[in-house]
Amino acid sequence: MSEQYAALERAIREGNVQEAAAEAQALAEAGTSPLVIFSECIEPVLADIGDQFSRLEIFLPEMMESAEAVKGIQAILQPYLEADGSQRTSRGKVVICTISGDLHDIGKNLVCMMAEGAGFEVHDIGVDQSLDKFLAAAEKCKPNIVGMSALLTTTMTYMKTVVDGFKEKGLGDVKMAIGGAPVSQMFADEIGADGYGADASNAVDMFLELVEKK
Ligand code: B1M
Repeated sequence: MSEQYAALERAIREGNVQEAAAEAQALAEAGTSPLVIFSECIEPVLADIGDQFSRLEIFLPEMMESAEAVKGIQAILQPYLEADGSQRTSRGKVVICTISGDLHDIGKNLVCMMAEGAGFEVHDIGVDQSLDKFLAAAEKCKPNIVGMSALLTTTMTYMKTVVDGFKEKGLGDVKMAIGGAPVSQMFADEIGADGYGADASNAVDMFLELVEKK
């Protein structure tokens, strides 16, 4: 990882919320795009933290502290992301959340920030959401797209429950989009989802394709 990210990486690993926010802000003010900060520093550091957790080199409290530092960074970087390429005309509506049983929301929040920046009206209904919550949100917001995020192999299977549930309710015209580390295009095809996004900018391209498809 490039030397310019050393202080940010250290702050994330130490779970130092204030220092992480200050370092991220300094990078953004120096002109580094928030997306580049995420892809070149934050995502690889989190992946490594996950690996350390798997190897029992660190434990849940440390992983939680690092996640808190990253959530602080997201709040700091959001305005820079909007300034990057904000579109004010609505491209369509997206209801999005992390799937039932799953509390991971850093990636989902990044997708929300990017989609808003690209002109989508985003209704983020949070984490750990079940089919009935999706259906209630869809009833209220009338979205073009329902977006689901999963980070656990044990929760990704619930995405099929949501896809099937929408079809059973006669809401098959709402496009179903999925993403998250354990899912893939193959899994999307298997469960009958309309789109898969590998990362946040890929997710926005996929949303644009889905609204154009109608
Ligand atoms: Co957890 N965790 N975690 N965790 N965690 C993982 C996912 C894990 C891979 C770590 C590991 O063991 N190596 C592992 C899952 C293993 C598996 O399922 N095979 C794991 C585990 C086991 C757990 C617990 C079960 C641990 C425990 O309690 N014993 C527990 C589960 C809690 C629950 O959800 N019920 C748990 C808890 C936590 C924390 C709370 C500590 C924290 C989450 C905090 C939060 O999100 N608010 C956490 C973290 C931080 C991680 C890692 C380290 C980082 C995840 C992350 O934020 N990545 C993770 C390790 C890893 O991913 N390698 C790990 C950065 C983020 C930007 O990437 O979310 O992939 P990602 O999002 C990307 C793309 O996937 C895509 O775009 C994003 C931007 O590029 N994307 C979409 C995401 N959603 C999309 C939706 C779309 C399109 C694209 O369309 C709708």
